Amino acid sequence: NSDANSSAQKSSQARQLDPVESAKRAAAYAAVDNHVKPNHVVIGIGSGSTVPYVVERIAQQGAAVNEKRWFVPTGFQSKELIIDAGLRVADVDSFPSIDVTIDGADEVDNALNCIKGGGACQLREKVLAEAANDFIVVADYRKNGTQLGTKWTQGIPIEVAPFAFAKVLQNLKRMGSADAKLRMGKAKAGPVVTDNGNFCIDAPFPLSYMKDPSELLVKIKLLTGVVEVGLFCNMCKAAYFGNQDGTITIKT
Ligand code: ABF
Repeated sequence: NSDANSSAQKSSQARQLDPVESAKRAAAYAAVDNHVKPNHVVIGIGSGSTVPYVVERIAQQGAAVNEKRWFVPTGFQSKELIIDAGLRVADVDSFPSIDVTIDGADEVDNALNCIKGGGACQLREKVLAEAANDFIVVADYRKNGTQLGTKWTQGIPIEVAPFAFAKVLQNLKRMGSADAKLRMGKAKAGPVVTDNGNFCIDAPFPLSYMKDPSELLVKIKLLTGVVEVGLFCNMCKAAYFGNQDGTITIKT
């Protein structure tokens, strides 16, 4: 575990970070310093490109505290991160209560509602956010919004059962998301398949629909075939944003 420690320190210091990466790292480090306490035993680790800095900072807390902990990932990527840092992986079956979960977001509004699921992990991310005493978001300045849908314009990520995707798409269009689309893989050879074997739809709604994200969340969630919606409402305790000038903005 001292190996994990020193490799985390090396990876943080050896690389020249561009301003966006520095912002991500600053947010992640501050969130860990403020919310991952020595007595925390079960920690949820989210997905995306900011979370590696979360794991890096936790590894820097040292082997003495980390060898008593369990780390629950939101998907394949975060599981690999945990393993690579020499930390112990667990799952939410064993730990349905988590001390703190730290995760990224695609956009956060002033009421701490979030759009998540740009990486198609929103189902597991929401389970881990809900299981946590404290759900903390870390991001760079580009994700810090006032109203959802202004910065993240690709639409609300919606995980759907593959069998039902065409019907859900039709219903989303009827609800007002004219450009709702099935998310395709990079090579466009087929749809993105989530860690749960489902598909993902991206549904952009007019801004007027996004004014009350909780109401929209309920409407989408009620469509038959929808597994989970990438709107996280009334879940987040604090959001940390790294800024371009090296400062951090904390919303609570
Ligand atoms: C996950 O990773 C997702 O919910 C969100 O789509 C994304 C944020 O990634 P990044 O940290 O790369 O901005 O948290």
